[in-house]
Amino acid sequence: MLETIVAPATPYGESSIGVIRISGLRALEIVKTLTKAKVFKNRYAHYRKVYLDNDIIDDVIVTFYKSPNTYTGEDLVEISCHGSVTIIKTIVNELINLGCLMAEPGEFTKRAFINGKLDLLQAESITSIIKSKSDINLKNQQKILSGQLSSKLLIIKQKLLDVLSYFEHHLDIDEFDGDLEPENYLDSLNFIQSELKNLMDSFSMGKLYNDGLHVVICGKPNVGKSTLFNRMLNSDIAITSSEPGTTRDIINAELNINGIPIKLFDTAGIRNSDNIVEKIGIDKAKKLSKTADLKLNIYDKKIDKDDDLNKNEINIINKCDELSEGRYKDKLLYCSAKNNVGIDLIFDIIKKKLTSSKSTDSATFITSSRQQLNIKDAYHKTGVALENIINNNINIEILSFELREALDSIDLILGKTTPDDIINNIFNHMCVGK
Ligand SMILES: Nc1nc2c(ncn2[C@@H]2O[C@H](COP(=O)(O)OP(=O)(O)OP(=O)(O)O)[C@@H](O)[C@H]2O)c(=O)[nH]1
Ligand SMILES: [Mg+2]
Repeated sequence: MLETIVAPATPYGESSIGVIRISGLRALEIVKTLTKAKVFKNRYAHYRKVYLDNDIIDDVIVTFYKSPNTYTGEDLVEISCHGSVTIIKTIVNELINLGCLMAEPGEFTKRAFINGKLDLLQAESITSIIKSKSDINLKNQQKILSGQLSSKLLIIKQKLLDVLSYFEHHLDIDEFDGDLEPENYLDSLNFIQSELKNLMDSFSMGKLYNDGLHVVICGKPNVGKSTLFNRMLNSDIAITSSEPGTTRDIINAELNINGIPIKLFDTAGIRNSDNIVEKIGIDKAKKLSKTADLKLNIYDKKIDKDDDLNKNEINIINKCDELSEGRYKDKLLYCSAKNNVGIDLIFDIIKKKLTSSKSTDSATFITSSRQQLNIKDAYHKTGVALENIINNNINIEILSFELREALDSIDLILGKTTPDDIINNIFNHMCVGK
């Protein structure tokens, strides 16, 4: 039997209300002792007092949720107390004295998973919802939580099972007992492949909306990087000056472009320098620009380097206010960070780079590498089976083996056969009280 657990569900800090959660078989009995009250109706809010020895600690609202229709699937109690760190700590300590165990991070959701309230995909979406930095990601994760992605995978799984059971049946029977007609299953396998491919392709967008993008501003000293950084953020976070070598440390701030969370970085101007501190800054800038999702190369009035651009780079010519008309060249991107000219264009180009050709309307995205890895695996295994059938290279044992492995990968995504360490890792990344 699992212990009864307790944890604050709201962060420690001053707030009007703090919520403490208790889950497990003894939850109600322990809360009755804590409040010296006998009656708690299922799903009713009760005004009660919390006692430590015989002293009143706080006036609280207690809501009791009777198993099994609760978040965890167990008896669950939520105590809303005043949002003081001392009150929350005192109540939690007293609940521990009365027999509760302090919950591990994500343990409430883990119990929901164990009790079949959620599959692993849905549990993962809860973490993403809490951490969500964009509306689009929030909507996507809500779709996953409501089971849309799980249903898609269950349909794929059912088709796979149909195909697999056909071949496994033939493995069991005498080979003269019936004709093997694998081509009857081509449609199913094609369907499975195309659904898995769609999901695989959705990963880059899903990751974009879930994790956000790192956009790094780089270039030589004094070209106006920090001025542009401030302008894009509508702030004065970074120091700017006419002295080259002003920025040393990497500075970052978050913004949101078309629902995509962006972390924007300002860096030290790249040049040969003998100054130790500046050199460290330049090294950091070079390192960061290598891992950036998007690099904005800033130039002062003209491009002095005509290298081919990588897909994740944009050249921007700043200080266009100091250029005469005749010196503008087609196809180059001009701006004046100081005078707020051309900044919208920069945002437009970033948007295009980020969302090129991918639809974002109705699809459900997969967002974790774990999901992507297993879907890739299932896609690969069903692909081998399909190819073998098309090439008339029929070995029932091999076909069954590939399909069974594909099935295992789908089960891993949903958490049916996922090893404990992976499951624990997922829940450990949640907050305490979730
Ligand atoms: N005329 C003009 N001056 C600008 C523009 N943008 C920035 N500046 C000026 O250029 C100088 C350098 O600006 P910064 O933003 O500090 O340049 P930086 O690239 O961050 O420089 P480092 O941090 O030293 O690498 C400052 O005097 C800015 O006011 C612009 O669009 N037009
Ligand atoms: Mg700077």
